[in-house]
Amino acid sequence: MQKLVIKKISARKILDSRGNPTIEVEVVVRRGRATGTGRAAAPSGVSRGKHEVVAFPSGGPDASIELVRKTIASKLVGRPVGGQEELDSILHELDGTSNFSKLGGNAAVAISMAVAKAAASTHGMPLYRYLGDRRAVQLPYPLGNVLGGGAHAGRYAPDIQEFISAPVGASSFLDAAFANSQVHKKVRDLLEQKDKTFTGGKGDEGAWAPNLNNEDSLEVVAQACDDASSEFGFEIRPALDVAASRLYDEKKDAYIYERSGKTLDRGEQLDFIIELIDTYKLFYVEDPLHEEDFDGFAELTSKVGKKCLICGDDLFTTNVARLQKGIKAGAANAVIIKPNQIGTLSDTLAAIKVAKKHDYIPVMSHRSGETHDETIANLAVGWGCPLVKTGVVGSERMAKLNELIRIEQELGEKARMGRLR
Ligand code: 2PG
Ligand code: MG
Repeated sequence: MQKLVIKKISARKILDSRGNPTIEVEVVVRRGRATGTGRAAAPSGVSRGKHEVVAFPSGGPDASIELVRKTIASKLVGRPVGGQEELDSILHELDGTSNFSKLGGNAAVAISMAVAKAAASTHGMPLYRYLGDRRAVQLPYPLGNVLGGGAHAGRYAPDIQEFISAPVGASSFLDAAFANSQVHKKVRDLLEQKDKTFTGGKGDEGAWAPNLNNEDSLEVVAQACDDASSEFGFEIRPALDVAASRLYDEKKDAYIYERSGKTLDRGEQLDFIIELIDTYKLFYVEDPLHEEDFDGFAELTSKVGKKCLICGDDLFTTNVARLQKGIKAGAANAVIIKPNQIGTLSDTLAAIKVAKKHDYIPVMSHRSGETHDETIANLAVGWGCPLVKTGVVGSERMAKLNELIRIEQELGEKARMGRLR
């Protein structure tokens, strides 16, 4: 087959959903007579793992964009790119650091994704099929953040970052997506009854941000899941992203719940999480402990891993070496996959492959600061991730949800939901 040659790369600064600057990249490629174009934008996290690659170099997005325009683009244009891995290893080479601190992981991931999209378009294929072939027929169950606090919301919101709806009994993505939006609506109704000061305020991902503690918030979300479950006729379970690294105080070696006014040591934190899992029949808990506590994760997974998915986000940062360390320790049974945590599509796929080989469920995920880029929807289907975290409302969240709805329709009778266990 003829080689893919990069004809043009351009970069620009655009707004993300928090109004912060991020990078968008456009790529034109040629393969024989066929040309293709691809556009991709990088998201930004605020609840970031210590071991993620650097999002932007020290000069911020402007420095990153300048570097792409002046140096990276001219080094890539005209090059034949054998495949995604070759392109991604060139990006590593041009950056020359171990954590993309020169180019910025956001620029790297935007280039990597835009080249994949451009390559797919030279074949006249949607990205999910180009990446996954004919086997890419599985739709993920959407994990919907319906109520939130922590780093994504204001002062009186709960300490736990995300209270999630998991429509795990749905038989189609469309039903699952609408189930989450129904839970989101019901949560609002319940909050109006429970919190007299509720203004309808939302956090960064469109989840309601009430003046409530963790337990009351979970009570509301569990109730909303139950009610929506009876309406839809399939199971909808509550779930959490504790984002415990944000609660953890290294000096005190304890978890500080500022709103609730309590401090928990490691043992108490474990007991608290287990109690929540048992009381509310949680389907999934992400980052229940801080990002270095592989042993604590392992203890939790050995105790409750049969009834609840224990997922590492800050713990693994989509990094194969950290994932392998976790697998050895028995730290979890699911892993968050965020392409911009690691910087390229090839590195992202490598993490998914390791996860699947060891029966860890890969959970494709957005960031709290997002754009209208819909690439992760295609990655979830193309690479067969049974779960996707994309939020519930807000146009930057719908960009992914509606893309998945389109993909499901396009697959028609071949479409099926991913396998969770
Ligand atoms: C998380 C994410 C996305 P952020 O912790 O899982 O929900 O947050 O993008 O801020 O890291
Ligand atoms: Mg998380």
